[in-house]
Amino acid sequence: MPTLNSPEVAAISDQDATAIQLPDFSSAAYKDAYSRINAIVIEGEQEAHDNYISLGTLIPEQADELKGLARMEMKHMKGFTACGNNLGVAADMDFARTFFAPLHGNFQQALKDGKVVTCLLIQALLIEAFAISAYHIYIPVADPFARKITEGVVKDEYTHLNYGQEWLKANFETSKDELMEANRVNLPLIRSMLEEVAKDAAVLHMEKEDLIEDFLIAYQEALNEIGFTSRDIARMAAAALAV
Ligand code: PL3
Ligand code: FE2
Ligand code: FE2
Repeated sequence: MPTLNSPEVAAISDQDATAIQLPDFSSAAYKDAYSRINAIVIEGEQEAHDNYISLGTLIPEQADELKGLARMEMKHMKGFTACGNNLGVAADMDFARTFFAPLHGNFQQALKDGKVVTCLLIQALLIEAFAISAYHIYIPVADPFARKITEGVVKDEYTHLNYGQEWLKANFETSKDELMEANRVNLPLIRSMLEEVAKDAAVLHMEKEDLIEDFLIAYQEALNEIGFTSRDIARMAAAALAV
């Protein structure tokens, strides 16, 4: 058993100390990583705006509510643009568009096919849970300007996740199979996006394991609320791991 003076205990507290240490926001390494992360977030917010407007064409009776969600995404995009400007970083938008391309393509195809369930799973569940986890993990290690903005944003993202959750819950029986299939196809994409962003996120003192954990909590809770059993959810996770 480790005692207070044993090396195991020392190692654990050293690790905790580094985890909460703030990065050097003015270093070249930080700015380089931020140019991609900031672009991903700006592009993600822009695409989220467009996706909610598109969803309004599939759910015309809720187009006004969806327009309201889209307006929030526009505000988020402007907020994160200001965060990059504040640090003197130019966002690498080409990188970000490539980063989102596979998920973007799947949303556009589903939209063309009128598959509202798939569109909701991609935008309101997967992307919002991804954003919630990223913003949660970012807040404690952000510069003071970005922290304030991100704290305001993360509350809205729960509203967005909740919108998708409630619609899917109300239509659970007719949506179940399409949700399973959309999860099987798109959850692996989120997983590769997390892998792809991990190195840059680490420079911002955000750990991949924390991002994954927070994402899974938000996503599983949503699936549970919608009506999936624990066994369904385990199957859905396994389907993504098998790819
Ligand atoms: C929907 O409202 C927004 C979609 C944005 C997706 C964000 C994904 C972010 C992944 C990288 C983590 C960095 C967080 C830092 C914030 C400046
Ligand atoms: Fe947003
Ligand atoms: Fe959102």
